[in-house]
Amino acid sequence: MRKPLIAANWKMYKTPDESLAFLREFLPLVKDHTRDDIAIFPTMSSLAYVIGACKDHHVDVGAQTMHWLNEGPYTGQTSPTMLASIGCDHILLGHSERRIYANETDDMVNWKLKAALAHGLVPIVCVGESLEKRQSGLTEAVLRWQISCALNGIKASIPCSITIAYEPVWAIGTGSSATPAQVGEAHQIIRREVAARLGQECADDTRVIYGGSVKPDNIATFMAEEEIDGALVGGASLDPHSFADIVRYKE
Ligand code: G2H
Repeated sequence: MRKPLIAANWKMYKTPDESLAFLREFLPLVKDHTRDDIAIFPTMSSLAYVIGACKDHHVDVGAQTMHWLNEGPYTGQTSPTMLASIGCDHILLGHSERRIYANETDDMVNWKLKAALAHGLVPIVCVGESLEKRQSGLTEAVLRWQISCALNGIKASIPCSITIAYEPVWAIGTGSSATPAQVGEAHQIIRREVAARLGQECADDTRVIYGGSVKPDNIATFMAEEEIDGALVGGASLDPHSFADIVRYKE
């Protein structure tokens, strides 16, 4: 049985003060909510503050990116060891905004995934096709390629700590989400590819979540799909009440 994960990706929003102000409102709203896992991915400058504020609450905290090496002359980078040392427990990998604006390649996602697992960070690997690829009928090929590259050389383990986030590029921050049926179909493709790489038992244990214009008024329709194990929320996670409404969509 896969426990759903509802995660907030704050991208390049919120100073430390703004992050803490969010948490002062948000944490009381979800204090009794244990049905789903909750995680927040703040900016690097807010990370240690958010980890401190969430310490005694059932809210996990992750970074939006990292390097794959432990240390070295790489200006501007943060290593997995450094993240783990401040109590960071999750890591977002391969978000399309990193692939597009920071030239993150499939190989880099694979190296980072191996580093995350080696350092006990829970990875969320983002995959998803562009509008052009979808319109060319290449959605399945793109998803299978991205998953197979990310999992190259990874050994299966149970429980499987890897979460995959399906984020079709055309639905990110556009306000127009994919339909639950489109997402369900993509998640089946992803799970089949995970099974081909890591075996069926590991695939059945792998959470596949959806990201792309998730909001309080559409979360329930996504979560009604058997194949959807949670959501990665961008814009609608920036307001504490909006994100709490998404977390508590069933109440
Ligand atoms: C997709 C998502 C969060 P948004 O990037 O990762 O953002 O909900 O704003 O589309």
